[in-house]
Amino acid sequence: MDILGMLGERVLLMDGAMGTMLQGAGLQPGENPALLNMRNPQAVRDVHLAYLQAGAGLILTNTFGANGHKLPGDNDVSAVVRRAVGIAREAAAQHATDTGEKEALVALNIGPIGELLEPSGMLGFDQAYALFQEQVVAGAAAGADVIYIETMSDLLEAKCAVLAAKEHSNLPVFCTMSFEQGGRTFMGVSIAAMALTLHGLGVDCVGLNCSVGPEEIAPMVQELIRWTDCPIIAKPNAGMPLIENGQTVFASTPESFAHAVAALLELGVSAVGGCCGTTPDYIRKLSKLAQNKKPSKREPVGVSAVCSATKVVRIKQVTVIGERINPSGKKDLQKALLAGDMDVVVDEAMEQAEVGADVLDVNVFVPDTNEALLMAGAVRAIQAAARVPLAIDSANYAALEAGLRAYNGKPILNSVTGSDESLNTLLPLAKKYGAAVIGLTMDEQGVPRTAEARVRVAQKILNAAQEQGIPSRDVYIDCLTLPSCAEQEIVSEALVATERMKRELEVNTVLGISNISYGLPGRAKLNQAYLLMALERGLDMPILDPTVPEMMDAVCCFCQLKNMDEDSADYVAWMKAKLEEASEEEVKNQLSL
Ligand code: THG
Repeated sequence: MDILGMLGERVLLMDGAMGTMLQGAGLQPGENPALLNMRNPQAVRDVHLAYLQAGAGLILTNTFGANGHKLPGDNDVSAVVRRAVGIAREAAAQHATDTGEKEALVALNIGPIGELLEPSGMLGFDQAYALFQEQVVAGAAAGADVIYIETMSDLLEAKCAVLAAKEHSNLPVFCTMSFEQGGRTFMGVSIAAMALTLHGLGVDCVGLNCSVGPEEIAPMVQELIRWTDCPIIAKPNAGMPLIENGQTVFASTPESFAHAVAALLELGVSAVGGCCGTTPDYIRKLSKLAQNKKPSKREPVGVSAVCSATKVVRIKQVTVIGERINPSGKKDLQKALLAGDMDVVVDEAMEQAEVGADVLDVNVFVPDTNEALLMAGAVRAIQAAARVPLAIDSANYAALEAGLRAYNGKPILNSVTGSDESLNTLLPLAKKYGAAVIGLTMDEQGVPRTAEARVRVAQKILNAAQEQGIPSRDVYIDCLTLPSCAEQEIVSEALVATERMKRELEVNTVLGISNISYGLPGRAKLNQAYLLMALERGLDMPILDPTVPEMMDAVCCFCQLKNMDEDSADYVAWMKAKLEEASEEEVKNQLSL
């Protein structure tokens, strides 16, 4: 049976710490443990054998820091990685021969590069990617069964490693990150953001390792289970790390560790092992409790959400998509983009987030520019400054891919249409990068005039998405607002279609609100009226200008009147803030008289 089939059938027991075990075997303080693969392979093999004898069914190669940044310059990374995989394979084979048991799995262990990626640090995404690629290529060639990425703190670095693993091997990919007690990594990534992003990128197993002990990791595992249907790994330390006489010691004994980790299995965890401070004793005790257990059943999750690394937005109530990062009709933005200057883009992002946009649409199309380059640059610049999730908006395939690739989190792809070409090229892109998609109800023939025909196009998009493995909760349907001055007699078709989408196809809905008023005076008033009409029909995600007071006022009032705003708390807070702002303005005006 393949590894993934196995994961569903039996709990996978992994090994424990490697580095500390090697300290007795001549590893110098501060030395990269991966160097021992070359200098003392027998010592590494012995550690693997000890874990295999303790009952581990999957062992991690001694390659956690075997990357081109961490290994001293005179080492050949590829040779070190290949040797490490060879040692683990030899140990697994020997153990299988000795015991007559099935040969254990060998996982290529990949840790963080050891230098922060941009924008927090100096390392470019492509440089990090090349370092991961080098490890993956060597490990896959040497016969690893799994790519095992762990101890990540930066979601973008984890994404980079996952892409390198998937683009340079056909092996299953497991990925875990390290969370501190508050439930965030030291870079601020939340468990929900990790779950949405890594599951979207198609990892086969996602989880938590290091940082804390098995008792402290339990609530984090529960949180992870709330956000993903993906099989889950828990690989905690041997209890909370404590400093005693200048030394790090861990709070658990092998017994207490084993019992606490076994309790995680009841939650529905699929793979368990030990991180810092664990030894073969810990794994042996755990093996007694975990052996031959079937992973506990979990409830399907089914939440509709997108995220940045630090902020998750659930599509539950009205979700406002800010439209201002769009150069059409904006001379200053066009000029800035032509010059490759992202300051205006970042200002627009911060301002829209400030006034309450939940998601920002990012469109950087200006003729005669490299749109892909601008899109990646805009995504990076915005994400360095603001936490809101983004919708990558372009008609250009390369720009969409550049934006999705640069994005840190789970983005929205805006947009696909019902034409075969769009579905065949863009849905695989959304699937690969784990993006939600906005589907426009138009096809080769343009925008259908009737609601009925728009529902048919939406159905086609949903079917095609499902065929690609994109669940319908990640497809948001846009029934297309046409300018009312040109198409006054069919304004209601988009609204009727929106209502039918919700009722018949049960999907989230999108509409561009400002489209309605192109070419007419008093746009804010018309947009506001249209917004309210659409919300009443079940619009979930209006694309609008949140800096226009009529827009956010209408959203706020709508939620209050629809009983979506408990005790009118949001309404009261919103109006109070407005009144205070107004009186400050008044005072200022009077002072300047
Ligand atoms: N559906 C989806 N995506 C979309 C749209 C849609 N993306 C683009 C657009 N429609 C929504 N975004 C905008 C952005 C700006 C304007 C209208 C819609 C707009 N801009 C002013 C103008 O062009 O005159 C300039 C405003 C200013 O200067 O502040 O009207 O329907 N899925």
